[in-house]
Amino acid sequence: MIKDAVARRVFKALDAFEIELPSWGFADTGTRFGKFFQPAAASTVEEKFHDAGLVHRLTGACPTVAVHVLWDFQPGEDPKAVARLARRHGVRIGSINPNVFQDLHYKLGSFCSPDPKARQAAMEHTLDCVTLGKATGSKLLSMWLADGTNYPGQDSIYRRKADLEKAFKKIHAAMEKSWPGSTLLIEYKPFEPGFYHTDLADWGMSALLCQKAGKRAKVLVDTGHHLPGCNIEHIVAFLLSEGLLGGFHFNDRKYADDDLTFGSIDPYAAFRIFDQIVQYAFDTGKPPKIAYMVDQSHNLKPKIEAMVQTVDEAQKQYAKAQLVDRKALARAQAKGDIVAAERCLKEAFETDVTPLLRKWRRSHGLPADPLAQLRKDGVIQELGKQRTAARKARGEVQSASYA
Ligand code: PSV
Ligand code: MN
Repeated sequence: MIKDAVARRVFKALDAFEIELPSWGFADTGTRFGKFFQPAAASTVEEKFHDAGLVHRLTGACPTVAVHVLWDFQPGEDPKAVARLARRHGVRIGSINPNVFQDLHYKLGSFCSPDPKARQAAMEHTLDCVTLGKATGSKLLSMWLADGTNYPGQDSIYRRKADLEKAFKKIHAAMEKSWPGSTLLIEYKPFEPGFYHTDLADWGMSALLCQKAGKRAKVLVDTGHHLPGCNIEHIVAFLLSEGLLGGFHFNDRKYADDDLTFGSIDPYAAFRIFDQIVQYAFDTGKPPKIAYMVDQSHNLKPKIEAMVQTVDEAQKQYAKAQLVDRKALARAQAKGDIVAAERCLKEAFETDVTPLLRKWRRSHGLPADPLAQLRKDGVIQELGKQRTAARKARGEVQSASYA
């Protein structure tokens, strides 16, 4: 039985728990081995905003959409018009993701490339993104670099690091000057596309570069970007205690960056991450400012369903983390009672919070089970028909895929 006071705490936490959706998570994607197209996948930025708006209407938790600049903005387009389009679908523009990896001149890297022209192109694009971020009303610039090398000896790690430091300092200075209240998020990833070394391979490298760049730079933890067995909640606790945790990209993986729906493989790991965040707020009396974002683009589950599943799972694990009896935990820890301490976590994790979540949703006029509602409404089938017709009208061929 969950006590009333605890339920109120969970409700308050859920009220404040906002999860940003990635525009790219609604579009057709694939692996390097192939793409499996979905009739209902979004192919225009308007369709992506529509789908994000739908997930927000169903869950009440996703008011913003992360945009990937080259994928979502046309050259010369008025960013304010894109922001208006998002608002028409009930969402706002969230983090701005510069793309310094797909153009051919980034073959050897962006800010770390040995080619000064590539470094300059990356800087120009990122500074344009700073202007765009301000114009759209966003407060986040989220940087992920594909920089790395594939073979020992391919390039100087020292030179690459020095160029990277310079670049982040410059970006930070531009944000400081022209984009009040903005945060620079720096993401890391242990490998891929670099298979020998990645210039920002782990949280420590990101944290160090954040510290060198300036106060508004923070680390972004993508839950899929760790080597197997890595203790992510430990990283989270370290970053929080140093004031360096900026945000998350939620997804799950069994081996490496598989972009699976959050908590699909290891929900207890998701719970333990939230547990550290709630513990930090309990210890300090200050709920940390964290940008929670989804970054998943696996291509077999229907996109909108996968997104609702991830949001539901995040809310579930976040709610469970609020249930931990922090005083009992502190007592057990002080006594060295390992079994009792672990039980505090396990009891919370094993509590069924579904009835509480349903109640919270009903109290906000939301469907008690957003995924069931989505399926009942038959939206995905309808979108599939509409979008197939729209593609045909535009003369686009999606694929000879299933219908
Ligand atoms: C890279 O794997 C990543 O996690 C970065 O966040 C990118 O912005 C995103 O995926 C989409 O490629
Ligand atoms: Mn990511």
